Amino acid sequence: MTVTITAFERSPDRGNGLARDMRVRWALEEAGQPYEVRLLSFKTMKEPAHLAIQPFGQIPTYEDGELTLFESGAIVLHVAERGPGLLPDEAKARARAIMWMFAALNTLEPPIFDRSLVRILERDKPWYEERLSALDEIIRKRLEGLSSHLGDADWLDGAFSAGDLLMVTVLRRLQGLGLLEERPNLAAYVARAEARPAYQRAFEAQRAVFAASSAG
Ligand code: GTB
Repeated sequence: MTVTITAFERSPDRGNGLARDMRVRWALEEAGQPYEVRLLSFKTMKEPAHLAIQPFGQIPTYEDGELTLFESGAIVLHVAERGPGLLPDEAKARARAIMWMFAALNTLEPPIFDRSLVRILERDKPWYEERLSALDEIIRKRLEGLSSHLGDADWLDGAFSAGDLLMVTVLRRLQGLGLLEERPNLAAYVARAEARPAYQRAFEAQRAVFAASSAG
């Protein structure tokens, strides 16, 4: 059965791999699972056909035969459970890898994503600078904890896992802002992950979509 995911027809990040289809593409590449992509405009995302599979009218989604999923974390977990390379076999190590998936999505991603939204939506508000500083402080604390845990290791818990995959997709949103660069071991961790062939294939695939949408 062919796996089909959804992604932006024209991503607002201009092919930078920051939209959440990137983590799903990357997981599928790591697992060696071929996939197809259905591209959606902002308009078609809110139409009944897509709302029937994603009640919030968002990307990404995942379809495989009779199974349809939304929520990028749930999709990555499903891919990781079905394919090789993203979750350890040993039960305790597997539980810890899943713990890091939740840490990425529940502890790191909220303030990092909020920061991006504030920069876009609240730039002209009187509270802008104060709100940005407050978020930066929270993010710095989270990065401090992550950096201490990682230390000199390559990955968060032994071998590369879906926990690293999600964590790196979240940390990438900070690249170039100074916050990640303040923690050299985290910047190196992201670079190490980005050097993985599966990451490169996923990145190029989503970049090609944006390039095609801009051509002509
Ligand atoms: N919790 C859901 C999940 O993890 O799957 C969140 C899904 C989500 O936020 N999807 C976004 C979406 O469909 C795209 S990824 N938005 C359209 C809408 O809500 O109408 C978020 C995103 C968008 C753009 C950038 N960017 O330009 O840098 C980065 C991330």
